[in-house]
Amino acid sequence: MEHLPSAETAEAAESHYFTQNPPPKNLKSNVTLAREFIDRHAEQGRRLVLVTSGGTTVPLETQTVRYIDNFSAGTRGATSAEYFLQEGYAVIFLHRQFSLLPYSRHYSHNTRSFLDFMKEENGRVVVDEQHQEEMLRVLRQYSVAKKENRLLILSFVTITEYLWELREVAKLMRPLGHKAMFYLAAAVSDFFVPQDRMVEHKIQSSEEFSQNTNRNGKTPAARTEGRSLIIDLEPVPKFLKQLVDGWAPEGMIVSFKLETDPSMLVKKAQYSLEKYAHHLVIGNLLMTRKWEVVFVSALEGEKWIRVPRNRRSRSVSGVEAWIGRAEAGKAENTVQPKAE
Ligand code: PAZ
Repeated sequence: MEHLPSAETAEAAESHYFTQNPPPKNLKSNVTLAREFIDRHAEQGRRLVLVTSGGTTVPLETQTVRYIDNFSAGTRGATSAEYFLQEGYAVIFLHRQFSLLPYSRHYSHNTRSFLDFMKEENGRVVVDEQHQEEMLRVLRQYSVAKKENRLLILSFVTITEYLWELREVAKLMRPLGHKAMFYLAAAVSDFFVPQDRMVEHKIQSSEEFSQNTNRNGKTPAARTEGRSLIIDLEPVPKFLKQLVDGWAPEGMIVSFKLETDPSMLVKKAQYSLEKYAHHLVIGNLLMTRKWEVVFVSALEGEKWIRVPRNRRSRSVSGVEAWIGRAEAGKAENTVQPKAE
């Protein structure tokens, strides 16, 4: 693995990363949208949260056919965004393209089609009886958020797009101080292929057709050797450090930690909290993430929140309760999660 000489400090790593990996084409227009949104809600004194959601990809080729993905349907982020909107926040929802969205998530990516919620009545399409109540509730919430212009939806696909957007939006949110919150539920790649080590074209399955150097004359990070596919990734700089120390030092920062080994979860969450010194790490295990999470914070140590398994809840109300206590500077012993 190629080590970056200038990556000894977080700033150097940041500058190296953003110099070597160019911004997405729509960054400028997204920044304009985000600036207008932030300014408008700041003027109204509203609290603002950036919710990140879904998994980032790592492209292996410039003209991307193959990529490495990170697990996340976007359920946590989309559901949490709804609860933040319900609590009066303005929400910037930075999500993986085509992952779940607030409100529409109730009717998309389902085993059932959204058409299964409909019926024909006198030549018109209407929602069938059994879904009326639920859909009306969702529609009302959606309409309020839309009318008050409190939801801005931005998207990413790759790790580089995600990091550029996160950095630019975070810097715009910086003047909001403690009224800005970062709720980082996206599953973010730890390793990637830098732009200058990427091949232009689709990786060939046989070495005979394989490109041994890319247009910079470098050995591609992903290539075929004999009958094997070799993928030699480099570490993504730890941007949480930059967010906490540089981009938004006064913001409330909540990060997530996903693990599969139960014995690692709390340790890793504590490690992350100590390393980055932000406000809260919410740990979850792949198999149980829908009904239990652990909050790890300097304020309260380790606290589990559980909901019954048959209630599909990913409520943010536990976070709301926690933030309430953090702001009041007092610790209680229980958190009552609100089921979805
Ligand atoms: O999007 P989803 O509901 O399927 O999954 C949510 C999650 C597990 C990706 C999220 O809760 C999380 O832990 N995000 C951080 C992942 C990480 O450790 O990088």
